[in-house]
Amino acid sequence: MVAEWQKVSRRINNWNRWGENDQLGTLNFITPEKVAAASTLARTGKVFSLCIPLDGDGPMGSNTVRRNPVHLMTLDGGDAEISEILKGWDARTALDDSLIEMYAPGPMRFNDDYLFFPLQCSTQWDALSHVYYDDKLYNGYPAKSVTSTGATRDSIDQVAQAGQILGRGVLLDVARAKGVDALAPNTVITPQDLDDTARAQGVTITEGDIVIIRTGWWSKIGDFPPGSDGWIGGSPGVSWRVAEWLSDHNVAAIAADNIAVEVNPPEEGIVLLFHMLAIRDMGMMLGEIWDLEALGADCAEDGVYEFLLSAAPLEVTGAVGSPVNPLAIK
Ligand code: UVW
Repeated sequence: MVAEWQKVSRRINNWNRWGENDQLGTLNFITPEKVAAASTLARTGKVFSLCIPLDGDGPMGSNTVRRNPVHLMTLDGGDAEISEILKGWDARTALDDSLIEMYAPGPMRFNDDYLFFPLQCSTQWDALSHVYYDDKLYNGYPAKSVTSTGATRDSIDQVAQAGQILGRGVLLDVARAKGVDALAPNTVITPQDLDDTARAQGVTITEGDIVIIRTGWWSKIGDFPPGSDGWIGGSPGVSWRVAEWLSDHNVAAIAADNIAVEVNPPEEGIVLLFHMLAIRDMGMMLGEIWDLEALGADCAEDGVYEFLLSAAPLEVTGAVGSPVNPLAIK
């Protein structure tokens, strides 16, 4: 199997396809013409937000590297009240004075907050610097170009600066096509499954599309206690063979409603086989932990599985991923 995987990795490799300095990979398939054409898919004005809530009840389990977000208030109504009281005090600190200044003069009051979270813990894009092997990132950049100050190549800010990701989104609702609410735990999605789903839905995948795969697995999150590993461990997802399918269709990016787009546990016992092919060899970004429930229901109702997808990452300098609130507009 490893020999076969290596053969595929060479066949679908896109290094230098868009020049030796390229850092966008398959997003190059989304040309201005593709964006203009995709904008005509917004026909009814129905908008679907595809992100999950960014809060402490997220899907992260016992993994100590990735925690669920921590949200903290830094200013609230209590601070406005206390600033009034502090005005009457003689022995004030610099902090007291700055609080008084913030709330005066005039009736204006305000609240502020912070959010602390791993960029990979919620609805997100994997940048092209996220996964690598044999000491090379996408387009042959050395793995060492990701430094302790951030990624100097293939970082997410490259994508944000280029105005990506906006284009034709196509939902492939594999779960519905198979007649189930959600695929069974650990189900492997094959290229044949994707072809069968597209045929059943009457939709064609074209160059530059952002393919979004619904396994139904997000709808199962409530079945697992918060902080447990069941949702992540049971994730249905694509086989590494799907990388070839994406390459054959000149797809721009792929996203799914599971933890890693690809199936868990790893096929053949080798971790993230699909990630290595897609991100490092093809230069394809992966969208993970997307909520496709409302969109899937609507597509099933009106039979329209294509839409304008707006899913720009944040311009986080040197980051290897980014949170995103993808919007599907029909
Ligand atoms: C890894 O777990 C390495 O990647 P991802 O966040 O893409 O699943």
